[in-house]
Amino acid sequence: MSNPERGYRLDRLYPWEVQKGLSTRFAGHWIEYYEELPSTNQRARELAATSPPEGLLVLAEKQTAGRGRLGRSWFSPAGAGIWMTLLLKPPVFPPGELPKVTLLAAAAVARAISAEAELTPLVKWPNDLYLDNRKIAGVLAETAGKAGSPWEYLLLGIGINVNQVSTDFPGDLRQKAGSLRLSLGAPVDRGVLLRRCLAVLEEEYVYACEKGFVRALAYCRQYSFILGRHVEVRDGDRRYRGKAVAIRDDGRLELLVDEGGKTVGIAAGEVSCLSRTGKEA
Ligand code: BTX
Repeated sequence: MSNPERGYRLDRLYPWEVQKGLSTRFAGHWIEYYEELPSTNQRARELAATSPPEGLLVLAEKQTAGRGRLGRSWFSPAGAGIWMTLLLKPPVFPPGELPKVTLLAAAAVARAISAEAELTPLVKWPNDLYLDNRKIAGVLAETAGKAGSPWEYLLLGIGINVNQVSTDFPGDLRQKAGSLRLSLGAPVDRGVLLRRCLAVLEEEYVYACEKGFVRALAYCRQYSFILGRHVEVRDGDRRYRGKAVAIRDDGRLELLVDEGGKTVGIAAGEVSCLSRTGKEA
C-alpha cells in the first residue's frame, strides 16, 4: 500500500523514463515492464525461447515468487527495489563460466551503487553484495535458449534492495537484510541507479567478452566481504571450515582449511563468516 511518508512507493520504473538518458549500446534498449511477475528470471527464460534481441531487460515492480540460488526465495516487495533480468547473448561463455559471470554482475552492480549512492558495497562470494554487514543485493545467473542450444542466452537476474526501511522486511530477514536507504539514511532514485547499473553491466560484459574476467575479478578481490576471514562454506553435503584466502582466476574460492592446512578451490557454496570462537559471526 502507498504510504505518503514514503513517497518512493509511488514512483515507477516506467521503460520510457528509464530509457531517457540511457547511455548503453544495447542493454535496456528493449524493456518488458510488469507491475507484478512471479519472477523476472522465469519470464526471461520464456522470452529466451523466442529469440529476443540481446540486451532485453525484464523489469518488475514486485515479484511474487522471486528466486535466489538453490530454490531459495528472494523477497521483492513493490516499488522498493530493483528486480530485473538482463538477457545477454555471449559469443563464447560456456556454462562453466557462470561463476565468473555471477561475480562480474556483482562487481558491476557494486560499482554502479558506489557511483550513484557513494556507498561501497562488498562482494560476498559467490553472488551477493553487503553493506554494513547486511545483504543488500543478489545475483542469479542462469542460461537458457531454444531446445538444442540451451546456452544461447545468459540470464542475469539481479535484485537490489534500494528503499526499504527495516520494518519493510519480514521478521526472518530483518536482522540480515539491508537496503541502500538504510545505509545512506536517505532514499535513492531507482531510475537513476538502474540506468547506471545497465551502463556498468554492459561495459563490464563487453570488456569480459574481449579481454576476459580479470578486471571484474580484481574488483571482487579488492572489495571482498570474506577474503581474510574465517568462514564455513556449505556445498551440498560438504562443509569446509577455514580461512578464505583468494578468489582464483576461474572464480573459485580458495580456502585454507583448518584441518590439515591444505588449500581447496570451491566452485559454489553458501558462506557464513565465523567468529574467532568458531561460531557464526
Ligand atoms: P541467495 O540464494 O544467495 O539468497 C537467498 C537468501 O537471501 C534467502 O534464503 C534469504 O535468506 C535471503 N533473502 C531473501 N530475500 C532477500 C532480500 N530482499 N534481501 C536480502 N536477503 C534476502 C541471491 O540468492 C540471488 C537473488 C537474485 C534475485 C533476483 S531479483 C530479479 C531476478 N528474478 C528472480 O527471480 N531472482 C533474481
